[in-house]
Amino acid sequence: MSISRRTFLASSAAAALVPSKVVASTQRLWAAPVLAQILAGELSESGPTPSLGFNGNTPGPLLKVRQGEELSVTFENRIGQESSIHWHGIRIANEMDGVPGLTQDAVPDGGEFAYRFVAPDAGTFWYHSHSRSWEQVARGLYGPLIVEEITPPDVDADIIIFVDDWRIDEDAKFIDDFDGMFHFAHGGRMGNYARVIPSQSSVRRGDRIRLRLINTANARVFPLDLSGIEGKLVALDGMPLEQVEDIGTVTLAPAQRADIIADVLDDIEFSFWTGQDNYALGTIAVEGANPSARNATILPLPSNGIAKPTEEPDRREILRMQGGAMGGQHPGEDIWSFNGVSDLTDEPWLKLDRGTTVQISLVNDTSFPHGIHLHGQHFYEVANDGSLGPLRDTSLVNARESRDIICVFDNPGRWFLHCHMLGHSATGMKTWVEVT
Ligand SMILES: [Cu+2]
Repeated sequence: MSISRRTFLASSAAAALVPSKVVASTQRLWAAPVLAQILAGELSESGPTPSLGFNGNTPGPLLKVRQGEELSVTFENRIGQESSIHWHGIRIANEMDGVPGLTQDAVPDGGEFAYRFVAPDAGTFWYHSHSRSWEQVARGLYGPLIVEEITPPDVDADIIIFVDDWRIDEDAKFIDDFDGMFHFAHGGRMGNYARVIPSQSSVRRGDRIRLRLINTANARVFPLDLSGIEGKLVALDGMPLEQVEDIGTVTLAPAQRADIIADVLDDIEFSFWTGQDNYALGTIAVEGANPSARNATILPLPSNGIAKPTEEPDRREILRMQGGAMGGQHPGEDIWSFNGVSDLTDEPWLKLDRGTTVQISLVNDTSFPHGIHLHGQHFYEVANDGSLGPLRDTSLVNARESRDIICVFDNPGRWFLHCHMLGHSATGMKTWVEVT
């Protein structure tokens, strides 16, 4: 099966939803095998896909707290191999970050780990496995983590939309090539079937809605097009934009998020350009009309107050992505490397005093795009004219291109820094920084 006109047509039909029942802030989150109806429409006749999930479902339950509140989750691992949970994008206490070997020991099968942390920033985040993530996330171990503003924007519906792809055979089983060298050395393990998983299947014409888009794919960059709405892009990677922007095509690398506030004009259709074809990812249908539609201007969300860097950074560094197929010569011992070094070393790439501002040139010397994710703090992307772009926790750098980011490293701890094309991280494209 490949991404084709057939799946293009089939994927428009109704499909499974993100569970919308809120799990209280003190909860158990248990990971175990589940059967998930991933294929939709006429393809759903192939049946459910044996997957991994949290609390009996993939995606896992909605975890929701108010900004500044504490989340307390006891993770129980029943998947048959070791695991852990990373709380993606949260400026978290280091020991709760979920990275085996760096911030905690992996949780063995049958074991537990108590995660307990304050969520300092309002926005759209997500949680996912951080052990054999290129397989465990692909098999379904992820879910939504929403941190509500103290005063949330006035909307009729707040809708989470996962965008994902899966590599599935004709019998709806996962193709078991998670460790395939071809995938590792190229763009990553791309699915042959893609769709959105929304938290609700219908809206009313005239509703003002908030859409929280989350790319949970292992490797695929989605250039998303949305029709049927009129509104603004208001946040990226959980962080509000200083000025709202026109929506256009929303390009999301793996792990990236985008928040949109918009008014519903018609059925909301999601699609992306594959390079050859426009692939339909699904629809949120219009049912009925909202008799009291809003017409107030869409305003920026309140800032999370992330530290702004000083005019001149304390340090300038280069992080060079190297390796992979098609011309990626490098001295690293694995497929990929940063600055010629593959995988984690005993010593961090950078040792920083807390509060140090570092401008990092992300230089992509490879033939593939990479989405570089820093744990524990957000950074600004730097525009070509030197001005500060959006705050992000994951930055997409296309093949043979580069981008500067600037970060005030003010969260103490041992922080993972890696490609979020998860097979690339598995085969060398990872390092860490230490903030003391
Ligand atoms: Cu990569």
